[in-house]
Amino acid sequence: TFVTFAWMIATRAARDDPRDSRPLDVVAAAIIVDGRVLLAQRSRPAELAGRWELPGGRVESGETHAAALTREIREELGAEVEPAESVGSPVALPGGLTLYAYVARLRSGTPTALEHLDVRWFSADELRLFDAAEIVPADRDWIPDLCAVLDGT
Ligand code: 523
Repeated sequence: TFVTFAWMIATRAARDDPRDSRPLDVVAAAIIVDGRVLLAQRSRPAELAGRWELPGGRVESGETHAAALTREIREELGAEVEPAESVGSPVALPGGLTLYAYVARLRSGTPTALEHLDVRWFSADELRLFDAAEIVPADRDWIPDLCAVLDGT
């Protein structure tokens, strides 16, 4: 109990804004169509701008991961997705956040860079050849997992 309590204090203290009471979960979508996965090029913050990620964002209070993923993809890419199985292992982010990835099936719309600099579809071979330095650090560990999912589609 003490350990749990101390952990809660520590992770809360690690938040950028102590008044921010949102959950510490971030969700990201692996949208896969015709054997290729969509990566989106971040526009912010400066240290991540220009790097490629699985699109997504912070889970809001009271929201499930699936609901957050659906909302973020609607807001950021103007497309409707249905979240499915998880991809890879969760990744610890700075500030006490944890990042989770899920396969997301495209239901309607064409993913468009509404908030990103660009979006691009990658085959497993293209992903394997892609310069890891161009990928958001937290998302790099997922490349083998994504390739495995793509190889199985
Ligand atoms: N990541 C990350 N990879 C990844 C996503 C979707 C997010 O490393 N695929 C990180 C980047 C930020 C944090 O997770 O440090 C929150 O993601 P962000 O900024 O996309 O989520 P927002 O827009 O919901 O966050 P706020 O600006 O705080 O509302």
